[in-house]
Amino acid sequence: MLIAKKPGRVEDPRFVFPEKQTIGVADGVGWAKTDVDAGDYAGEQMMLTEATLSLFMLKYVNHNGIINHNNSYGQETKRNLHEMVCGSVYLAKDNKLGEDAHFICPEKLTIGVADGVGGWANKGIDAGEYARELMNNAFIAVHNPNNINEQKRKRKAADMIGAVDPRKVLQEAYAKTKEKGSSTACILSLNKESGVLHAVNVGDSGFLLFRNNKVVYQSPTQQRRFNCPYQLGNSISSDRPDCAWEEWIQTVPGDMLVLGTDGLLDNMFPSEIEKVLVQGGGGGDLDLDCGTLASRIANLALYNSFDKYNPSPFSENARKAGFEHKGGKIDDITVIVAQVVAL
Ligand SMILES: [Mn+2]
Repeated sequence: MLIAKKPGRVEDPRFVFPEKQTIGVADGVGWAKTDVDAGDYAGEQMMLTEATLSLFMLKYVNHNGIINHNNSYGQETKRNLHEMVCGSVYLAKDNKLGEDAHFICPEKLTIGVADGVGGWANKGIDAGEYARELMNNAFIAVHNPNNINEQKRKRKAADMIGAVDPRKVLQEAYAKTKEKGSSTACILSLNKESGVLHAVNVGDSGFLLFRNNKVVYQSPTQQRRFNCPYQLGNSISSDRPDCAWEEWIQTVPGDMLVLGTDGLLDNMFPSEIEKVLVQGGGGGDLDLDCGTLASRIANLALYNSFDKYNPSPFSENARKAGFEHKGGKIDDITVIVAQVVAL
């Protein structure tokens, strides 16, 4: 039964939470190594899948402390596994697809956003195409076992566990994206063992980390000058993935990540997002909550973007750069809300 539901979970971020527990752990144990294609239902691979699921059951019991076991260092451990519960909203500024794109891969604890740079429209190029292809290729790259961090440094157990390396994902996605245009990109991946968040960012998309509804971290943006972000693309003047800013951040269960394009970040102060988080998603279902929160944050950002008078992060940054701008900035708005939970 669980196996039959697999494709829905892989491609549909709106999974049911108890099921996510299952795939999250099963994935960590065997998926990457066995290279099982989620879309492949050959009986042979079904057997592999069952094998990983049974491993999961054992690990699950272990991590809940019911059965004690020794790790590779001979010490008795009781560790929690981290998961990401996600919800997202995209509000395109026109009724078309817009120029933002994003993906959510809860199974690999990886999320990403991209923002196609609008200047290309003058040349008849839809920069949204580039952003969408980039995110589509990133989603595929997340499932490539070569992009799993295989750090075997014998420092701590967390290093031993393969987590998706967002820098490798970005590099592969970039190499495969052949559309004309350019785009910012921000990809986050959570290590399920250690709870360490690994982030890469090119340009002015970004994320904030909230703990107890207070912002504790905001990623920096990369701009050449005001309103001109670093951007990935295939033209000579475009940036390459090796320019990406990169960071590792320790999260704790309960932390909320809010990842978005500049349509979010230019229109919402962190304090405004805090207020939305304090109000909460209103439901008991974590998964549903993140979607509701993303929707509330995005809609407030949309409201602010139409505001012609009140200060916004965009108007403040404009002023700092010596430009006059009042109110918000009308733009495509992408918001992903992800909560770190421990199993
Ligand atoms: Mn934008």
